Amino acid sequence: MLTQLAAEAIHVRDNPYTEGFAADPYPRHAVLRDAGPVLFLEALGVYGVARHAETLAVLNDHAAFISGAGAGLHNLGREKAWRPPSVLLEADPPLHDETRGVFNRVLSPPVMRRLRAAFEAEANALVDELCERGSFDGITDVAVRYPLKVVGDAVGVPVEGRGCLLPYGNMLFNSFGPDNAVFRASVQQGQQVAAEIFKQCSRDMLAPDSIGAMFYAAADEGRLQPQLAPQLVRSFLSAGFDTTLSGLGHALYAFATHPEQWRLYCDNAALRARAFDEVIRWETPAQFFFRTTALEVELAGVRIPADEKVMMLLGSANRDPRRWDRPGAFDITRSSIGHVAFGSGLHNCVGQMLARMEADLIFAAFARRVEAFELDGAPVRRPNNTLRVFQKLPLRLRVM
Ligand code: OVV
Repeated sequence: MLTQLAAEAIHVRDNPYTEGFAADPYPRHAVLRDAGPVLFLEALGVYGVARHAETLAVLNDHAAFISGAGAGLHNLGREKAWRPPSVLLEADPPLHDETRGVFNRVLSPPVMRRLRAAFEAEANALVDELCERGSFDGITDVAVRYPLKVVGDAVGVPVEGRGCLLPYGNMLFNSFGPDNAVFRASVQQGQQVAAEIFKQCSRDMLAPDSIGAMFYAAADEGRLQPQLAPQLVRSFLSAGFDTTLSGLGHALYAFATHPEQWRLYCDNAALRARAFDEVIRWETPAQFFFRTTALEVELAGVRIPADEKVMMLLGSANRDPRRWDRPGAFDITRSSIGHVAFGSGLHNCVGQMLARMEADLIFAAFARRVEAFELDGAPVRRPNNTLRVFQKLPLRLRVM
């Protein structure tokens, strides 16, 4: 029931999907946060939240702010999706509870512990190789190569099938935004790989003891409708690479540009567990996700009609000065708990323990041997409608 006094959203003209916005989003975020708690983005025809409190409120009310009409800009209730919608990300209860329950088991702590030794050996071998080389590209040689190897092995995808994962991810994350030039360029590369990715999800493609095979086992045991097994493998392959790639790239960038933070990381084992969370608070991989109002709602005293898209500016919420002291400072000694880079509530990132484990193992390996990271040229960003991500990050190591 709405009060008579409900206010209207503040109309703004900013379009977050422009080159100018992406080039330096942080001053723009401040303007949007200061404009009001609930915005209407005229350029996109959607509502929006840029402050931490309202972003959290939207994330934590999955009944009012649903996912079944898509997690991107497009309303899948009205528009046809370019791919069969995800039965995890783009689903509500009860379907979501069935798929999430299976995912929770597939990524549970005992399974993580089983994977850890292989992930650690790979991290140590990679870092040893990079220390020999002295200079390398942080994206190609770490942020892409490491997840592709360890997560590819864990899911059980054949090595030959992995080439399609990055172009697919790039297209997928672009597709959560508008049909602009950035999206269309990625579709040209991505269309062939969309078919390719579905092939990787079939039972006979996946290694027998893999976690990919666990989805099929869940179906065999009657915990999952059988036709959902390949779709959940697709979810894993959709969410498991580009996101971590972005996070690992920003971690390398953060430490290269804040050498005192790298010293703190090396000298204080107690700070390590939370460092990656500070990285993704500071530079949030998925900048935007959306919900759709299931009914007319009131948020921060503002009325939002039913069936409206609500854009969450996660990177802005993670730097909201209403929530964080010195939000623009990368500081691994702060408590980054409460950041929304992994979302919150029912749909919070189910792979977050996997992402943290990858980052922790890579940086623990670097901490054994590396005194400092130095930029060895200008970093180059990759344009993407959703991800904040580097294309190139030339680095040089000062090895102990
Ligand atoms: C990008 C993303 C995140 C989470 C889940 C999925 C995709 C999916 O396809 O299920």
